[in-house]
Amino acid sequence: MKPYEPGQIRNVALISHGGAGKTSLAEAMLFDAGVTTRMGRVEEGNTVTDYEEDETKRQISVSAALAPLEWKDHKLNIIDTPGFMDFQADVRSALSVVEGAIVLVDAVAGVEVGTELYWRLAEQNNLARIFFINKMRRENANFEGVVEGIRTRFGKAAVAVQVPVGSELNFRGVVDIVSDKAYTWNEGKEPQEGPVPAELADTVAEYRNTLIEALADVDEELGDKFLMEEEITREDIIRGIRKGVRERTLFPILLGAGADNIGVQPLLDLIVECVPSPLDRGTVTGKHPDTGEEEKRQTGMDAPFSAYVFKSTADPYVGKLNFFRVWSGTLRADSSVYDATRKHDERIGQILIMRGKHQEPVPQVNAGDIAAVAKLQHVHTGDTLADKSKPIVYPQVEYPEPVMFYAVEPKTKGDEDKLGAGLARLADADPAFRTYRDTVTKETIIAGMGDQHLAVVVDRLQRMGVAVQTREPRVAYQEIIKKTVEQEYKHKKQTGGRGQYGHVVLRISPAPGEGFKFGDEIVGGVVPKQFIPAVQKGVEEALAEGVLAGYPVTDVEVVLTFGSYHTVDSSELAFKIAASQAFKEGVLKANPSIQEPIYDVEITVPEENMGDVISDLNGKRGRVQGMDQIAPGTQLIRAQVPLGELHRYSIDLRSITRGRATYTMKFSHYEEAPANVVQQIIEEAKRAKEEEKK
Ligand SMILES: Nc1nc2c(ncn2[C@@H]2O[C@H](COP(=O)(O)OP(=O)(O)O)[C@@H](O)[C@H]2O)c(=O)[nH]1
Ligand SMILES: [Mg+2]
Repeated sequence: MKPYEPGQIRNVALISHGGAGKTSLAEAMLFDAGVTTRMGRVEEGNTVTDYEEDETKRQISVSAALAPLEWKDHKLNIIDTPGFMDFQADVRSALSVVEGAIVLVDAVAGVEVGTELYWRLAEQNNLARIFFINKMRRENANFEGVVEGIRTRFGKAAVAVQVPVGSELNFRGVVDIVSDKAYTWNEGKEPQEGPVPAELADTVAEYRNTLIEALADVDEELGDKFLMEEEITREDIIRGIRKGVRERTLFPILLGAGADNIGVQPLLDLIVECVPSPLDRGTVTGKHPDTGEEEKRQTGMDAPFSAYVFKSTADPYVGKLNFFRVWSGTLRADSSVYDATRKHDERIGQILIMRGKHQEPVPQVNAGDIAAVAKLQHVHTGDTLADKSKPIVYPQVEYPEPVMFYAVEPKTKGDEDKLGAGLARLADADPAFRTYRDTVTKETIIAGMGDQHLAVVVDRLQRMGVAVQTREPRVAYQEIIKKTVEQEYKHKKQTGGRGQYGHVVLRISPAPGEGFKFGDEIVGGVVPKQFIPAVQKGVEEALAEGVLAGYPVTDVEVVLTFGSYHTVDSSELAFKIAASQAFKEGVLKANPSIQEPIYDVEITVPEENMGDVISDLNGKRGRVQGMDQIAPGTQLIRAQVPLGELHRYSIDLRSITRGRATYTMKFSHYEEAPANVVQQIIEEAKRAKEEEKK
């Protein structure tokens, strides 16, 4: 493919709820543009953009994939994104590097939660948006109803510019309201142009009025004409649509059937005509990496080079690839760039135009375009690459916090290092995936956006040669006390030679929110100064080990108030043991309990599922704190829920709402667990300890 200049490029992401047909539509677009000679099918695992093993096996998109094509002297960088919420990080990345989004809506299912989520993200990114009602050639496809649904949810600026020819299994084309012509697909991929079928004349007239009404708000001149009831020409309408899409005051609704390749060319035409080019952005804003001051770049080719790395892959066969969007200037193969985020130079070898997994080396990539480079060791997703003499750093895409956690260990003993290396590589490539060692529970944790996300992680590890076992992670409970006690302990041993002698009295009291505090009130050197650190050490060790159930004791103050020593037999070790024992015995008398982590959970849910979601939360000891309507028919529930109850929440919520809800969770605070739960935790700990002994 020849290099394109920014004015000739259109970058658009396909977004929708999972299963609305994005991958199939991308397939049709590539076919119509002559890139491929036959259309692949998701079911057959032979599509261009679902090429990863994780995708062909599951028959869903897991990662964003590029499908560049040439259409009427323009280069269209189509990005196929995953619809399932578990993989939304890649959607967020994709939306940060495009000017427009095609919002697919299933002609049978209508607007779904995913439609709303990704619409909001596209809106936050200020993108031009075009609706495409897909799967029109299906039983129960309901154009009118879906248009209604779209306009109710997203406002009157969403307006149809086509109406269907034929319905359900007889669906065969579209009437273009603007040109007043029908396009039908019969033999071959090219549509046949013809007059509007007589029986559709009224429908077309009606939708045309609605379109003009919407345009009256977009364009003042057109609005005036509308009011004065002057004739509105085809040119007026075309100009109005173009202006409205660019200014995000109009969201045209198109329709078709991607998998049947009906209605795809008009969509490509509209993308070229209406979606802003990279040049139309004018400038992009970042910061100087050293001074932190605001920096702007013109989005043309004359400006210094700058690019944002929005995605990286860690394919075991291909190696590492960094995908980037050029914001300004140009980049040539075999040159060097500056990673302005991490402040080091990088050598660029080949520049690759990616289409699915297919790589095409190109000599140069220009402002506005999207490409990839291989084998950059120290470049990561979110970095800005720039001209070293004119460095700039762009703001990083924000990703949601993980909502699902597993503890992992290798199935084969001795694979721990391999596991560590594999996890690090995956975390590097996937911004929504986190992994860490929990210092309290001593487990390796993998965290992600849901069970499907983590299942993909486990599969990828397996392909890297590390089979792992996952289980529910232990919750990091904390032990606390609720009253003050004074506890004495004398450690005394006389076995032949030199003995051991340490004697302490500790005052142990609750100290909410203080973590751990230690002090001494020793007068007259009854415990000599040099042994006091050993006393503190003894307490700290006992505290970390826990007393009730093996969880660290926290929010406690310990003061050494009294004690005694022996000139020969006292030692640091003896005082440490005495302190540790005194602490353990003291805690047991100090009304001990256990506190659990409480999380703030926010759930976006269709109104009709609210009752079920709330009663499920109650069953999980959750406290609902409020509800807000955030869109017609959609509520946001805010609740506080103990972490111990949230392990399977992504699975439970999916089954309660049939996948129509999303949620986020964030640590809030620790809180004492109810007595029955404390009892359970203690018994659980006992059982685990006995298991260990066996
Ligand atoms: N009838 C019909 N089925 C479609 C159409 N587009 C996609 N599908 C099917 O819907 C399912 C999901 O399609 P896919 O392209 O993977 O959707 P995505 O999740 O949005 O990428 C697959 O089984 C497709 O074969 C269409 O236009 N008509
Ligand atoms: Mg897909």
